[in-house]
Amino acid sequence: MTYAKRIGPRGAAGGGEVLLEPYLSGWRGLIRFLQSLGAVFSFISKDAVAKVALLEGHQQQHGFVSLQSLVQHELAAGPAALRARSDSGCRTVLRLHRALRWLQLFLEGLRSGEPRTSVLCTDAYNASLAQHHPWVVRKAATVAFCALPSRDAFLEIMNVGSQEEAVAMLGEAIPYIGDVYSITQELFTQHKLLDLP
Ligand code: 1PW
Repeated sequence: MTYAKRIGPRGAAGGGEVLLEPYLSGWRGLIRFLQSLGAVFSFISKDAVAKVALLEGHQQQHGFVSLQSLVQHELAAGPAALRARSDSGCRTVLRLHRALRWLQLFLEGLRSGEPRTSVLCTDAYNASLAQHHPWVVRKAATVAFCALPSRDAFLEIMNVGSQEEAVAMLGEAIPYIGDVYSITQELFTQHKLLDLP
């Protein structure tokens, strides 16, 4: 849950850059957290692990500093070449970007006080990622959500102190996640990349 804190000062929304290093280390933290929730979530974390690893590879190979520089670099080969690649950084970021919306909605629900985390998580999923997933993935995801710990236990394993402190931390973190989401959404809209196969 160190995601938002490491993303840098707020206020960058609208034209700001999303730095790749904090973006990826945020994802690594989130993955560790998912893995700590147990084996039911391993199929969810596995895909995220593969996507983060692919992006690390691109980052190291080309020295990208930000999501913007990655997009610029890949677009330089032309939109058709980009669409034809199944290992592009852009399509991979797009998958994580959609998942980030899910996370944002879920954490907002958690903060709001609804005690049924599985309901929260399913609602957040249906409002975001689900529309991009085939039936079999939707089914498996919905089954996994039933294994989520209760709200109290969830706030506890976030490991940031008392429940009140955990909720306060969510209040601070959610706007950062929102910033990253909207900057990425704008970037991908601008370059017509929101439907990369
Ligand atoms: C407690 C809430 C935590 C939210 C963490 C978000 C993790 C996101 C991973 C969701 C993965 C679900 C199963 C994988 C599906 C892939 O097929 C799918 N990947 C994503 C991220 O949506 C599409 O990737 P693909 O097959 O086009 O490479």
